[in-house]
Amino acid sequence: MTEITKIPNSLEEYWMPFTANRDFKANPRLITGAKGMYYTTHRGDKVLDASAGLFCVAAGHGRKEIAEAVHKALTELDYCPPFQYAHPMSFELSRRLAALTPGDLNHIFYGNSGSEAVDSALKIALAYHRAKGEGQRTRLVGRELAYHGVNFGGLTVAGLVNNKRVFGPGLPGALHLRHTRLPEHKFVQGQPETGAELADDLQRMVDLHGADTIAACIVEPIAGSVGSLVPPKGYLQRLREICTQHDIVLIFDEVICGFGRTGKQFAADSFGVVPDMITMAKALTNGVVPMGAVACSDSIHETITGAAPEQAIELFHGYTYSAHPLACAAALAALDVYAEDDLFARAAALAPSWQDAIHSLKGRANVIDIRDIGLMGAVELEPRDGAPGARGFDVYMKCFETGLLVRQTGDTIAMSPPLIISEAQIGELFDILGAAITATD
Ligand code: PXG
Ligand code: PLP
Repeated sequence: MTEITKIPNSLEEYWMPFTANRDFKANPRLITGAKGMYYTTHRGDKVLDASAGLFCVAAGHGRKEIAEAVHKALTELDYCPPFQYAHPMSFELSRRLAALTPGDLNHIFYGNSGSEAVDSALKIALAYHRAKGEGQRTRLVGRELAYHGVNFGGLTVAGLVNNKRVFGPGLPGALHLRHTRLPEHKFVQGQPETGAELADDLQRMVDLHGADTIAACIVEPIAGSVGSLVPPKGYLQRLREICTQHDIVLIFDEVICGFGRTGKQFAADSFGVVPDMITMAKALTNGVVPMGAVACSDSIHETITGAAPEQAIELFHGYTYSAHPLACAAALAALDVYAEDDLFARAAALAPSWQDAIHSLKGRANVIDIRDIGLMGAVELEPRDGAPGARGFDVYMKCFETGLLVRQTGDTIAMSPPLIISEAQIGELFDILGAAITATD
């Protein structure tokens, strides 16, 4: 067996994703262990996890219950082909997710990541319209500043220029709503009061292109990657109205904000708006085994399945690892942990302390905006002249050196800790971040 030591022999061959590879390899930050709220580095330092890994480790690291469930699945059924076969856990997990999701989102399709969940949802929306005789509805509507993963469908509807510009035009006919980051929203706590009318961009697209060309509209209820962009009050409701009026499939991409981050099961619950599909991933398994999923409404599911002849495949889509037994085991155990520890309610209870703590950074040098909702939040820094992202990177590095792992995108520091964080750890987090901001010019 290959022995993996804590210090690798070479850093060259691993091409790291979304990473400044040359810089990293000159100054590596290796993580060698994790438990609860903390990582351990190869130098033996403890680092507080302010971003739940990449927003996936909702119940904290090293949960024994999940490890045991995965181990049991591994020894009983390591793999089961998901095309024309299934194993019991895939049905049980789907039943549990159908109960957890709002409204009639009762049918669950699986992939292995958020990116695959998003591309699956977009394809299901196209298949839905085709099944009811409206195959000409092919336009997909996304939004500026959105992140919907990195596959071609998600990239097409996404709105972050660096992720898009070198990869060509993507799928034809895509449209983008304007983002909702208005100047008057700076330092607003929770949901902004103004900006709901930005949802009328969708109505303008209907007026310009015809509703009968538009298949779906996908939005993150809270834009996560760009740093907790919280929807204006009434905005998601307005999108819902327009979609219902014109039979446009409304997809909420809850890959980050699902599973308790807003204090409820899904952001859809927190904002009281039921979409036609929800994409999820990340905390679905507490980040332990890769898995993504789409929850679809009864009507979408029934329309597609009903349009196919008996004994015929209804949807020509799926992955080798759809509903993988290890992922199902991890997800079932994660859902048990969330319920037993009442973690979504815990997030809701901690949200006021989180809000006070993050907004206490207002007034620090170079802080130009602070946003929060539930246990999510972001601190935006003024970019240095001619060097966007440099100040954000310096703050991020200083945080890591002083024991805090945050997410940096450009000059924004994004955070959303495991939902097990304590009040004391919220204090520790913002003490370290505040000091790093103050120490960075
Ligand atoms: N949709 C949304 C809303 C996401 O946030 C994806 C889809 C894609 O998921 P996968 O599992 O394919 O990565 C995401 C993922 C960050 C960061 O730091 C955000 C994501 C992933 C990695 C880093 O903002 N979001
Ligand atoms: N490429 C080839 C050649 C394949 O045979 C397959 C699956 O059979 C894939 C890609 C897709 O892989 P996955 O189902 O893991 O997404």
